[in-house]
Amino acid sequence: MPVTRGFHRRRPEPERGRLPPGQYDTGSSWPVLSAEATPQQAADSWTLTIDGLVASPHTWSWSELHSFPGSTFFGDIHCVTTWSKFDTTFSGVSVDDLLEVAGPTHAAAYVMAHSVTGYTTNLPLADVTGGKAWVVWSFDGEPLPRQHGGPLRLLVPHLYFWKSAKWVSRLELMAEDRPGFWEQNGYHDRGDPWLEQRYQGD
Ligand SMILES: Nc1nc2c(c(=O)[nH]1)N[C@H]1C(S)=C(S)[C@@H](COP(=O)(O)O)O[C@H]1N2
Ligand SMILES: [Mo]
Repeated sequence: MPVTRGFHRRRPEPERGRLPPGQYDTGSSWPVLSAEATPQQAADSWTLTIDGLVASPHTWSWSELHSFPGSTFFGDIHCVTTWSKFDTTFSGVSVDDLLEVAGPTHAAAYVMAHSVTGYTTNLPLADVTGGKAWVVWSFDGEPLPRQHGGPLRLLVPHLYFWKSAKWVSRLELMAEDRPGFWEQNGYHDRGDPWLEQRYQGD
């Protein structure tokens, strides 16, 4: 065996790629995935409620939501059907700002996001706090298109996109976890794309 001497170039640390395992870059396209018909309720009559295990349950009108300091997410989204979309810009309000008003109780540990359509998805409270989740009404500086959840959708970009409920109208804080729509139909309870948590048992 030859002895290697002298200067060794260190191999670079394996970089965490930008695409989670099993995903592809959908480029400029943005697929629409809806289990239900797109609701047509006008934006100016839209409300968002936070209730359940909170000190003060609250319902915000469309204009009240807009009076919060705005918050923008810039980054990537990942759908369980294997497309990822890079460099998206969504604006709205941070879920942290809404929860600060509602005041989750000590028992609150999970959230059920409800859409006006009846769609639901469950999340640990820790996945929608600490600057990780938004309710958004704009995409790329324009009103969020209806088919993509406009006027208001939840955005939880660090989890698979089914957790980002379109047409969101209610965040219900809960002590115990409870499966939402896709979670009852075999999807993973948490859905971390980097751990490839697509289906129950992953
Ligand atoms: N209300 C509602 N929200 C939803 C869904 C849905 O069917 N209904 N589909 C989820 C899934 S599986 C994905 S991948 C994304 C799709 O969002 P898009 O249609 O804007 O790409 O929305 C999520 N939120
Ligand atoms: Mo999805």
